[in-house]
Amino acid sequence: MAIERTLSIIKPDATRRNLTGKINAKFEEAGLRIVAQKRIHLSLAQAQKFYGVHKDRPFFGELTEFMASEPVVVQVLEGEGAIAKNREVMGATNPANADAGTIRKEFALSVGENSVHGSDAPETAAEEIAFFFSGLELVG
Ligand code: YYY
Ligand code: MG
Repeated sequence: MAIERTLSIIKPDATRRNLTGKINAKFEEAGLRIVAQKRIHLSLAQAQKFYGVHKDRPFFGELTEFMASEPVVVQVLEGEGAIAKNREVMGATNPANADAGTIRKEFALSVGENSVHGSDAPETAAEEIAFFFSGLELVG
């Protein structure tokens, strides 16, 4: 399996509860390296652009308002099969369905306030990394 990079976001419910370090420890324990990271406060327009793929879904308004409500930590994770590995470490979208030991099982509050975002495929990972980071900010 190749070395990949994936885009991760620590969402407002987690930054608000001071969980950035605990979540980063989960990534590092799984062998994912944090090769770029910054704390930002998304505007509503930026959140709507980022989650554009979901614009026709009933939860779009709630999701984008939540993502713009408080700061987030955006980061690039690198490692063997990083895209799928990060999805494993995150756990299922709905924390009620997430496996024990996953970030969402341990920390998520609800399906909406589920603590982390992770890219789902190589194409979306490349697009999402480029949405937040310039090449100069990516330090292997
Ligand atoms: O990739 P992932 O975050 O696991 O789920 P998506 O299906 O891409 O949905 C993105 C985001 O939308 C999810 O993390 C929470 C929110 N959401 C929701 O509030 N209610 C749903 N029924 C489905 C998704
Ligand atoms: Mg998704």
